[in-house]
Amino acid sequence: GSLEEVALPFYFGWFLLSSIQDKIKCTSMDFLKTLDTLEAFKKHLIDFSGKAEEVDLEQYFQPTGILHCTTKFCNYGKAEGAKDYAEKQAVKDSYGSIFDLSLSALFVTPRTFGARVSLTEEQLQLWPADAEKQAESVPAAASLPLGSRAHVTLGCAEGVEHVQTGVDLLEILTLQQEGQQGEQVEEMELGTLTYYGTGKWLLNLREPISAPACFSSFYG
Ligand code: 2AM
Repeated sequence: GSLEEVALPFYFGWFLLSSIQDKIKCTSMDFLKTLDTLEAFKKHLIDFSGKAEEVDLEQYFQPTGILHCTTKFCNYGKAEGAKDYAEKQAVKDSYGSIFDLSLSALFVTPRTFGARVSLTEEQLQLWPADAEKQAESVPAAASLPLGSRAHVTLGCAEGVEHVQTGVDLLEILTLQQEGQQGEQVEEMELGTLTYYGTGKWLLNLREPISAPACFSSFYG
């Protein structure tokens, strides 16, 4: 009935605790600042602005609200599978619990800026089985391991919707799976920076960032 539908949230996810939010915002801004100055990045600037002109990446990406890793986008019940997800035993059991998320990489594209989240077996219990398949613009993503799409959106270019961040991550992981090594351009303090073409940059973190996060939902 309509009452049940109203009771479903906009989305479920892990919400990073405030102490770690500040740390991640600092680390990610430092990364953008450094990326901006690299010759390798400047060489591919055209991917970002359509011109070979400088971009200020810190301005280019609009900040997001509270940092989180979406598990299930429910759209108040209108999204496919929303009700089934909300009724899963694992979801009910874990609601309100704190988890330790592992942020294993940062990625930048002309559309989005995000952090890859590497989920544990336990965390995968809360991951929808069809999350990767639902990215229709990346059909090959259906054969990626469960949880490949897990990420925290750190920023989006003007006019780009947040949902794009996970799609961009899936595009990069699909290229990797197809055997594209990418171009290892730089050893940075944070880790190895690789370029995958058409404006896709991935920084594999030498030391994953451990981020405590509360599994909950957002109503808006
Ligand atoms: P995000 O997880 O990449 O940040 C509300 O819009 C939240 O739900 C955002 O965090 C957003 O993207 C995510 N979201 C929006 N539409 C979605 C969709 N169709 N599939 C998965 N996540 C979605």
